[in-house]
Amino acid sequence: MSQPERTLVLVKPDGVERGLTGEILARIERKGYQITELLMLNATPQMLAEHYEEHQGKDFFEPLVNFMASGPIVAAIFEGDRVIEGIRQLAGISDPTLADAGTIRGDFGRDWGESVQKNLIHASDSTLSAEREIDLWFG
Ligand code: 3AN
Repeated sequence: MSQPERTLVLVKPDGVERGLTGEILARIERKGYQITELLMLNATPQMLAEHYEEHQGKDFFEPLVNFMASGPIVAAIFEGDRVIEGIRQLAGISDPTLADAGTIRGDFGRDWGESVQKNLIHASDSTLSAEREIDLWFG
């Protein structure tokens, strides 16, 4: 039997500050995925630069790193069949104003007149990024 699929979820500083950590993790658990590791931490700009390496050089890179370093983050590893796609579906699209109602970003996120989208949750987008990101946050 192959290993269960795993993904990295981050409850971003806006989610933690607004008291939505439990709600966000609960939605993912109620879908049926399992938490296998969980921690709260303050990320360093260096970790964040690595985490968001594909965005280096973009307009929103610096605001994004500053936002992600602005308060504690809750990091979790979830596992289950097709968990990567499943949690991306629960999260909704990146733009929280336009994310569908019923998704985490659609139900709890909006624009706040800032250059960075504060959209509550990060979830890995492929098996390759999941393994890279799990290594970075839990390695
Ligand atoms: P997702 O988390 O939906 O996969 P990515 O990886 O494209 O989104 O972007 C990472 C993060 O960067 C987003 N969650 C959001 O906080 C921020 N971001 C992405 N695109 C923009 C943008 N055009 N303007 C401002 N912030 C952005």
